[in-house]
Amino acid sequence: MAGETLGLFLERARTRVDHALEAWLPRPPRVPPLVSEALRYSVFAGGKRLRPVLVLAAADAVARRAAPDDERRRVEAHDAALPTACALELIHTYSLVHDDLPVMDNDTLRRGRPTAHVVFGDGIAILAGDGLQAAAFELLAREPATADPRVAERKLRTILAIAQAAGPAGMVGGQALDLQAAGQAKDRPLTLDADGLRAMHARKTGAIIRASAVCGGIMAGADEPLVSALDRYAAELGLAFQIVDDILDVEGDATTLGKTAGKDAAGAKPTYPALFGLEQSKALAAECINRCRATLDEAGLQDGWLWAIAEWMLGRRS
Ligand code: GRG
Repeated sequence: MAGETLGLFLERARTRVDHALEAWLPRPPRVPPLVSEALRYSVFAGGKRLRPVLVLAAADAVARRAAPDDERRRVEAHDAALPTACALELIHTYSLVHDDLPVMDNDTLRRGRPTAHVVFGDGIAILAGDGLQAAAFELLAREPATADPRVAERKLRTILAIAQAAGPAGMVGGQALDLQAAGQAKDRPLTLDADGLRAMHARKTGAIIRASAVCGGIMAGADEPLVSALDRYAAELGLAFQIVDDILDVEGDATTLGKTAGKDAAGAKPTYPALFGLEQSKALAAECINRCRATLDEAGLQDGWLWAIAEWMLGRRS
């Protein structure tokens, strides 16, 4: 790792992901021009690419653990995991496009730009989200295109894990609980206590973050104990991510965040700062990150970028 820094790893990972997304997103004449434009508008809007970075870092860590000095093995692991990294970013982007709709969170600013429905109208924004999700699963099924049965088996496992994470038991279920808690589910209000809030976030944002680390590991050939360690690491990371997100909603400003700040309080949403106060929320996030460290140490996954990503997550400003 001599000479490498997290900054360099993030920059390279993001560049690779952006090039691959450009190549793999469907374009005219296969899809209508407006659909292609709407997909690209949301995907190339300058997101942090956290989920793809996590996929690639997990694959990288698994390769390093298996053969610390084998650069070639790391490159192969990155190549194998790249479609998964892109697919998870497509699913994440779809969730943001739908979340911003007037019938959900009703936001007009995302990633520093007007939201998709502001630019294209609600109907096209809904279809762009649907299209992104379907394109993600098409990509997962198709790439890496090889006849190797081991790769085919890994692809199948990632499709299952990502479908579960994105679906009713994961992100969709979490979003529904969030709508209920915000009083937006017709005649079905829900009050969340601290456990309920944690469970809601575990589904809404945590499931996709866990799937990112898990699927990166799977595509790099991790065995079950290693996949399980990646899952535990990412569960803590996902919770820390959400707590920090709630803190930023209070402390951040729209220019740095690229989205509207202060929305949670304005919408009377249950949040960590609302339940625990700012200082205790910060302490809770730090505890999650400590548990990330312990999990990586126990599993022998210290080498690579997973730990640095956890530290970065705790200090993020956007
Ligand atoms: C519509 C089914 C459906 C689900 C939406 C993820 C989600 C569920 C809603 C997002 C609402 C939100 C703002 C949650 C806070 C945490 C979060 C996911 C922030 C956005 O993710 P980042 O910070 O965004 O990784 P970028 O733009 O950097 O990719």
